[in-house]
Amino acid sequence: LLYSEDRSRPALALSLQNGLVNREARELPEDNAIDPVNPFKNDANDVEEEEKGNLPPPKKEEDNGVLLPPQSLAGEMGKPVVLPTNLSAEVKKMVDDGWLKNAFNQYVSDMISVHRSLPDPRDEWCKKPDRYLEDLPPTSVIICFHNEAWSILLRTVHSVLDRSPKHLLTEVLLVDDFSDMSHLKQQLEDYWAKEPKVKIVRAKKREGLIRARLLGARHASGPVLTYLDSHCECTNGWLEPLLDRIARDSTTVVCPVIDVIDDTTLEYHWRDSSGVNVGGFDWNLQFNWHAVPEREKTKHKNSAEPVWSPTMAGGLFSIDKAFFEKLGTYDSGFDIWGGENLELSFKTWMCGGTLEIVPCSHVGHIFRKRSPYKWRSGVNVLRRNSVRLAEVWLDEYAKYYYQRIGNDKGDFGDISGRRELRKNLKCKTFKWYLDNIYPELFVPGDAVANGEFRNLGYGGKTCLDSPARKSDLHKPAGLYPCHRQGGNQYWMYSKTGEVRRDEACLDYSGQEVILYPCHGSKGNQYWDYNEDTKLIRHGSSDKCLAINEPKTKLVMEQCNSELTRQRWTLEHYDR
Ligand code: LR7
Ligand code: MN
Repeated sequence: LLYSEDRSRPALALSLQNGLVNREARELPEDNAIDPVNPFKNDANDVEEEEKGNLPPPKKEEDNGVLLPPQSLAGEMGKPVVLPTNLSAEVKKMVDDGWLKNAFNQYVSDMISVHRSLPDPRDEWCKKPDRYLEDLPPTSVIICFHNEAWSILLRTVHSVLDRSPKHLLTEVLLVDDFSDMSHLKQQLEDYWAKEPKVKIVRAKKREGLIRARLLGARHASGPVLTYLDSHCECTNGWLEPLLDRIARDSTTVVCPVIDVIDDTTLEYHWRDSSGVNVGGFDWNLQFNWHAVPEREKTKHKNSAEPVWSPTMAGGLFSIDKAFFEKLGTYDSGFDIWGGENLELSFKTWMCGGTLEIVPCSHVGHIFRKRSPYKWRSGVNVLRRNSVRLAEVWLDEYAKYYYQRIGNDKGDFGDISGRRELRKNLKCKTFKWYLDNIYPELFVPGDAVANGEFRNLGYGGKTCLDSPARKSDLHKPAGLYPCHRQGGNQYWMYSKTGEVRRDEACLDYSGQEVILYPCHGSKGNQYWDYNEDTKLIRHGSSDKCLAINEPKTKLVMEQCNSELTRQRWTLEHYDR
């Protein structure tokens, strides 16, 4: 039994890496046999594989009271790995530590081969022999990390090396953003010492992911830059469809479809190209996903064709190096995390490029529920980045973002250089971008009322209140004492009769009044406010929005303007 000197990693991690690192990626049949409920089960299939000499010897030793799994099969074909519930206290602690340090299940990742096989999510359309140009430009793949887990980082890199045509991969640049975890020091250098394509670049201080990416770009020698987060897995054929778009037009910036690697089981989830999403954003300047809009769908014969996207998620994309430089790369005043995805998106569109999602290219990413690493203390990094973004690129629309942050811009530093850049590039206006590239975005200035919806019943102190988080779609809207703080009581009443919170609309289909993604086709989302009667009449049911008798709940009733509990005032109402 091999035991790591570094006790922070489970023993099996090291044995796994040692045992499997030089093994070629192995494709297993679709019905391969890891039992998702009990990956520890060493069944007949394993023995068979083992006899063929395809597997390292199974590890059956007792390790702290738990049987080590037949590691080489765990998670193959992107299958989930589920830990048994009866873990010994010591192993359970290792599992918990893994979660604490990384905000995903590091222990499970450590059980899985760094060369594991994945499903092939590509549409048949993508595999047509002459689909891509013969002469594609090679790329430098840049992977920035700050305190990334060992097995996850290695699997990211191996998935690039294993699944990229050699002549298209100039190098893999690992940019260490001043990590302090010991496995990312000499151990990482040693691990890659014999792999000429992998180079390690170290930041001298903590830079944040934006400046770390710029550091990577400065060291890159390929004509195309491809960025990946440090917890990704590339699938077969991921690279060619991206490079093909850039070969055809060097001002095209391309993103793969980002599949989900489950944070708990490391299962690889993917959807076919009919389920592709494009990127958008809201007035908090937060990125979000949308179905491909109709206007875009009608441009294509096949759903696997590249689609235009108003924004990118940020972490996974390829860009022509010269075009990236022409666009002024990123704003190096952006710190740690956030905002750079929208900056590059807006810039690409406004300054002569095109941003696409390429459904033939699939890369998995572990989506985490919290950020596991330290940010900066004493400064709201994300707000500062977003204010810089708004100041330079949003023109007269910046005010909608500022409303969301209580008009408190804080100290956002010097942006004169970035404004200069925009001027020199002769970029189009933000209005042009919204009208032509993102017409679906609701602009608060188009609302006929915005602010609180105050009910006049029971003393007039109660307001329409949304479920606490804006991600709480499908949840009932509620009531709360009016607080005049905006936030969950900030509603917008659109010209077309929607009661909105950005992308979420008040929706009634006979049961509770909920928030639901706005669909723009009236029906259950149509509300008619009458300024004289002060009733809010619902389109498809013809009932009115009210507070119920015990004053606890939002209800729908037969309309009756005599009842003050059905009457509302809408802030800043102006039709
Ligand atoms: O200080 C830091 N230094 C770093 O090098 C902080 C982070 N990093 C590294 C980090 O190790 C990781 O590899 O930067 C990468 C991104 O950080 P994450 O994984 O914490 O970010 P995320 O996946 O939560 O966030 C998304 O938005 C970010 C906004 O700045 C970046 O653009 C991320 O790359 C981006 N991730 C994706 O686009 C993957 C899909 C997520 C979605 C939607
Ligand atoms: Mn990430």
